[in-house]
Amino acid sequence: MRDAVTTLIKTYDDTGRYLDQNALNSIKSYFDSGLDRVKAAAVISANASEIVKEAGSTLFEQVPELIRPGGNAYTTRRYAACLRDMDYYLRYGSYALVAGNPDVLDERVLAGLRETYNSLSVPIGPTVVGIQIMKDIVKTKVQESGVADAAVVDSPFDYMCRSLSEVSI
Ligand SMILES: CCC1=C(C)/C(=C/C2=NC(=C\c3[nH]c(/C=C4\NC(=O)[C@H](C)[C@H]4CC)c(C)c3CCC(=O)O)/C(CCC(=O)O)=C2C)NC1=O
Repeated sequence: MRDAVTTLIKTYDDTGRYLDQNALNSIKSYFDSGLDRVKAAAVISANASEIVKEAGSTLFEQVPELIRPGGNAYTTRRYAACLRDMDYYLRYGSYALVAGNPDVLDERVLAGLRETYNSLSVPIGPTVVGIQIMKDIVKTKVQESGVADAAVVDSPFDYMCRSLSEVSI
């Protein structure tokens, strides 16, 4: 599991190079955005269950088939599994936000996930919609908390959406 700095250092060490201007710029932007990312993670921690609940309700309003007979989130067990998955995306998203790097998502969340979902017929499109809804809720709350640039929140959620959406070959 790596963060922005260890990832960068590894890249330069692999080729025995000193950090150049590009590296220093990227480290600087990591530190410059640090306080906002930490504040955003604190907002997520303090509101996690509310965020998941709200995102779930919005998703099921937008895609009501999911919770009707025959839908993948139909039955209490599967409804709960769906919200639990949303909670995973939120929690790991907050880790990646603090790390400034998606490595933790690759390692702990996304590895093998599409295969698992496909084997259980969990629909990926609505899952991506759910992650996007969650991102928007988080951004609103982060903005309300006084963080100037709530866009710092985007990248972990966008990363999960992109990775889940990729067509497997
Ligand atoms: C921390 C990393 C991690 C992730 C990401 C994870 C996901 C994950 N979600 C699962 C199931 C599931 N996931 C969903 C999710 C949904 N169904 C829908 O219709 C919605 C679109 C969506 C919610 C947004 C459902 C309903 C199941 C249960 C499927 C079944 O058992 O039939 C399963 C199968 C095993 C189980 O039920 O626990 C895994 C492994 N597990 C992990 O350890």
